[in-house]
Parts: sequence; C-alpha cells; structure tokens
Amino acid sequence: MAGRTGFEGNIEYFLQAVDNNGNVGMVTLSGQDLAEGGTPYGSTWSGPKTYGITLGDSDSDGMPDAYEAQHACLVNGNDSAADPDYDTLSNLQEFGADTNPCVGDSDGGGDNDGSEKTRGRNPLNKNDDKQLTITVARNGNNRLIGWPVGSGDNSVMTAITSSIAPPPPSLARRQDQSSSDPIRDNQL
Ligand SMILES: [Ca+2]
Ligand SMILES: [Ca+2]
Ligand SMILES: [Ca+2]
Ligand SMILES: [Ca+2]
Repeated sequence: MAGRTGFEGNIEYFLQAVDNNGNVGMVTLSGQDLAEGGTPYGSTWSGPKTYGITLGDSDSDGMPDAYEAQHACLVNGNDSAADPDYDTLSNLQEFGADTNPCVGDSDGGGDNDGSEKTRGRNPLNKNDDKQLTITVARNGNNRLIGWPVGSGDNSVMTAITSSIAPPPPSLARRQDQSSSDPIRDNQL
C-alpha cells in the first residue's frame, strides 16, 4: 500500500492492493480525514486505517474480471464449479490456490493440481510431484507390466508385475495382417 496523509485539513489516500496473481486494485480517496461514521478524527487521529478493495466481478461468480481475463478457459457466466482442465479442482478452488484453472498440472511436474492439493504437496512447485513410470516388457508371448516400489501414494502401489496372455490365434492372425507391432496389437 502507498499513502500520503496529514492530521488536519484535506487529505488524499492512494491505496494499492496486489494479489498473488499480480492483479492490481487501486482506489483514490480524498476529502476530510473522517472516521467510519463520518466523525472527523481531527488532530486525535492515528493510524492505521483499513479500506476494503473489491475487484470487479461482472458475472458474480467469485472470480474477479482481471483473473478471468488472464485465463482463456474461463467463460462469462457463473463457471465457479466447472473444471475445464479436469484436475478435480473447481475454477473457484483454483482461484483460491493460485493454480491455473486451464492447465491441469500448473507446475509442470507431472502430478496434477487436484492430486497435489489432496495429498499436501505444492501445486506450484514441480520438485515435489510424484509420477508413476510404467514399464512394458516382452517375455516370450507375454507382456510384463511393472512399476517401481514406492512410486505411488499408498500401499496399493507396490511392485506389481502383471502378465497378459497373448491373443487367441484367430485374432493374432488378423493383427499380423494389419500391423507388425505386437505390443500395439495386444492393446496394452
Ligand atoms: Ca467473475
Ligand atoms: Ca480445475
Ligand atoms: Ca504438479
Ligand atoms: Ca508440485
């Protein structure tokens, strides 16, 4: 906040508020130095004084116009509960969390915003993201799927190797005619 004031006569205030997204709101107030009820403070006044600054919200959905203008996926109308980036956080929740409502993984670390918020990670810092790397390997006619121990968030995600049986001969023959990629043909 920036301000200029005096203890008598006319005063002029410049108030500037900046939220975490860089949106700026500013009001200029001038006139006598008055208390909330209009009573002059006069020479007895001492600060601080507090003013509420409301950013414009034309569609009354809780997200200021300046925020909506920064994110193209937000529409004119109440879309506070919508989730256009499919990360399980509503637009209003993303506004509150300073995450990008149009990008599911705001920090680009591989773990989406909803997952991070639910599990206490920072959706604005890619260094704490968790990812699951799945490997597919061929073992004779079988395909082995696995992922590393401890790579998930709970005990279900322990080391697992699954074996998928090869397709029946009739299907395998049709696939052989359409493609030479056995992994794709098995639709893993
Ligand atoms: Ca709005
Ligand atoms: Ca979302
Ligand atoms: Ca992330
Ligand atoms: Ca993160």
